[in-house]
Amino acid sequence: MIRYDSKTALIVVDVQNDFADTDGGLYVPSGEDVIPVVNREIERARQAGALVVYTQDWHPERTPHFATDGGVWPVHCVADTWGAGFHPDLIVDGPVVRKGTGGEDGYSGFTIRDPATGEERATELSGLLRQRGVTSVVIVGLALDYCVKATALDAARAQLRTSVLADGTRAVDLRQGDGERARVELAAAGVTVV
Ligand code: VGL
Ligand code: ZN
Repeated sequence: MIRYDSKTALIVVDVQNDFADTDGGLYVPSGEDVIPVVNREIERARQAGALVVYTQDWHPERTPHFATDGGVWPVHCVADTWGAGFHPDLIVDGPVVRKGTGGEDGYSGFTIRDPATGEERATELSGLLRQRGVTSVVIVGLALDYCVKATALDAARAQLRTSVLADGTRAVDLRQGDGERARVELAAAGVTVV
């Protein structure tokens, strides 16, 4: 069981309708199953005085992130739509970082990347963590092989002690085995997959 304290933050990645509802635009198989696990972690973290921070994938209607504009993904998490909203069963109690708002690929909660130029920019997430003196992060949410993986790799690169709670994530598995490969990649980068 993961322990929380005031120097640990729980990062809840993209538990949004489009990923976690069977009617969502980019439904992650069994995505809804993470919600009770994630809620339990949120409650444990809050009890320990740990920061809980949420990310939201938040795209404009047209972006090269979407297949309709040359990307790979079906339309999902368009700003201010039902699909972009948090799943109604998720406990939301902490700051929210939105990524992709300017049409960028926003896989990591820490950085966004211009799909045309490849240029990367930081979101406000690392500042939020630094302000609180956070040295360890626990990451849960959707999807393991994209946003959770990218967020965890960036956290480890930023010298944070980084854990991913596997039971609190699910993979898109665009190609079979992506979730499993993500776990291997995370472990190789020094991330503890619990
Ligand atoms: C995600 C694909 C496209 C994710 C976001 O949240 O993992 N995956 N956009
Ligand atoms: Zn997206």
